[in-house]
Amino acid sequence: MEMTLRWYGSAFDTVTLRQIRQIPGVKGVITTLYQKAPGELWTREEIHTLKEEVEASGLKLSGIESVNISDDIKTAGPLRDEHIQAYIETLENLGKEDIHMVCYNFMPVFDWTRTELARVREDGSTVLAYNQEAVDRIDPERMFESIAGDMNGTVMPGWEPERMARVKELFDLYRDIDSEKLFENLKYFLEAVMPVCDKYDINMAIHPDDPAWSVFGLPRIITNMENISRMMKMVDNPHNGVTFCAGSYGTNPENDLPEMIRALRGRIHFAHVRNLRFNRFCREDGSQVTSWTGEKIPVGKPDFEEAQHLSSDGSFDMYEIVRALHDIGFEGPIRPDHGRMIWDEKGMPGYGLYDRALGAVYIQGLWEAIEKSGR
Ligand SMILES: [Mn+2]
Repeated sequence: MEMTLRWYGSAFDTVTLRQIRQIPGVKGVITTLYQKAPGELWTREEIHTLKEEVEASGLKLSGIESVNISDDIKTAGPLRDEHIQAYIETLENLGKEDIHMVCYNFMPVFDWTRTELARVREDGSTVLAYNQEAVDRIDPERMFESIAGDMNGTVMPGWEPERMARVKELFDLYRDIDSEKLFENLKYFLEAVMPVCDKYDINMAIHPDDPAWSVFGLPRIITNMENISRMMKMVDNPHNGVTFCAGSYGTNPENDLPEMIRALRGRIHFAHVRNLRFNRFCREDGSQVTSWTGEKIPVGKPDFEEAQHLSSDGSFDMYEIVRALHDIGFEGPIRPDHGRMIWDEKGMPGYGLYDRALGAVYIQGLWEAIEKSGR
C-alpha cells in the first residue's frame, strides 16, 4: 500500500502540501482540479501544472479523487456523449501525465449525505453524523441550507453552492431514473471509457454510495457486494474496479467489510479507511441487526457518527479491515478518511489535518504489525 492524504488544491484546502509532507509515512496526495465542472475537459497542461506543484513539495500525485461524472451521463441526458468524450480525453491526458488511478461516484443529486457536520462528542471533538429521523423530516431541497452553517466557510465536494441552488431541477432530472436505469447508464459510461483505460493502464475506482441505502427516494446502487459484483461483471475488465471505502460500505452493519475486501482481490484500486460508531440501526422491517463484528446494535432508525480511526472508539474492527487489505496484497493508494475536528482546528468538516494525520499513522502501525507478525 501507498499511504496518501486527500488534498483539495492550494486554492481551496486549509491543509498545505508542506504539512502533508511532514505526516509520517505519507508519500502522496490524492487530489483533483476542484474548480472543474462535471463534463468539462481537463487539459494536459492543467494536469501537468497540478502535478508539478505536488511534486515540488516532495510528494507524489498518487491519483485523482474525483473526475466527477455529469448528471447528463448519469441520466442519459442530451449531453451524455459529449461529456463522455471529454471524460475520455481527460483520461488520456491523465495517462500521458503518468496518473493511473481515478476515483468517481455514480450517486444521484447528493454526493455523500450527513445530517450534521459538527456533532460534538464526549471529548469535545466534532464529527460528521447521520440521523435517519432528521433525513425523514427534512425537505431535500432544504438539505443544503440545513448544513451550510457548519462548513467553516469551506466548499464541500458534491455540496457546491452553485449545484445546491439547482437542487429542485436536479430532482426533476432524476425523476424517471430507477436503479435499473442507473446501472444501464453506468454500463454505457464504463464501456465507453475502458479502451482508453486499457491503453494508459488507468484504474477506474468507483466510490460507494454513502450511506449505503436510498436517501430521499433516490436510487443508490453501489451499496453492497451483490451490486458491486454486478457492476464488475457487466463490464468485465480489471480496470473497472472500486474504491473500497470502509466508512461508506460500513454504514450498513450487514456489509462484512473484511469479507468484501477478500472477495474484491485484484479489483480494489484505492482504499479509504475509517471508523464509525453505530448508535442505532434496524432493517427496513424494524428487526435488529448484529454487525459483522458481533455487535448487537440498539434498534431504531439509523443513527451513526464518525469516530476516531482507532477500533476502540467505533463499531469497526480496524485490525481486521487492514489485515484483509494486507492479505489480498493490496498495493494501491490508501488514505485515512474523514477525521474529527480536534485541537481547535478550523477546516473543511472531515478534512482537517490533525485527526487524519493520526489516522494515517495508526493504519501504518497496524500494517507494520500485521506484516511482521506474518513472517
Ligand atoms: Mn470514502
